[in-house]
Amino acid sequence: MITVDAKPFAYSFPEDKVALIVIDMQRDFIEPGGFGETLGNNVALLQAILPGVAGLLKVFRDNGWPVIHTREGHKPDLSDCPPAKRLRGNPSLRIGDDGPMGRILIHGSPGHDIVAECAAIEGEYVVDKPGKGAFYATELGEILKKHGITHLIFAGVTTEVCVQTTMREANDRGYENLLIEDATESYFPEFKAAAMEMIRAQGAIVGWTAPLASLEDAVA
Ligand code: C5J
Repeated sequence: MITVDAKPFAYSFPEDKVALIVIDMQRDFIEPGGFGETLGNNVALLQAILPGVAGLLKVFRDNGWPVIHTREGHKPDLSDCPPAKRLRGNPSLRIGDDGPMGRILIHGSPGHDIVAECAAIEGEYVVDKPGKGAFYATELGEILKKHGITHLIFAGVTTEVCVQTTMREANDRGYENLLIEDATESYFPEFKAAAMEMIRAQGAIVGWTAPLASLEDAVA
């Protein structure tokens, strides 16, 4: 077992049963002109975690541990996008509309791609998801079962939406979850702080959090 100095207490994982899940590090959330910005958010806030996510990917790649990237998005005909999702709010561009990085959150559009700094390499999984949680309507559960995974380490955006939703889905399925604090971000810093408190409250009711340095120290 590898033991990481984490909150609310130490997090231990067996190195043959751990996987990394990197949530939605897509141009549509992180670069100007995408879904995040059309909703009125300052996407520059999310760019601060690019070194953290890259460092976390390096830990997993150096150790040969499984890596799964997710992408939020929809089919070109929007048949997997509930009207409630497309019509919610008052964005300047809606899901499926043409933007500077192609159609917003649509499979195959440049904006749907993962940013270059975090792009998947050969042998890594990329799971496309229509919802906020990565288990809903995807093959994620089967991938984890195939690899005998029991412990999940999380990164990505945004902390309180797709990351927290996926951690809660994973928690209900019996996985032991660790969120890397400097490899996740929100458009709302106070929501990130609150989400991390919620995750580790009541004796890690959803999971643990730790900085990347603690994981790096533990595996060194
Ligand atoms: C959002 C996500 N925030 N990846 N998606 O709509 O968190």
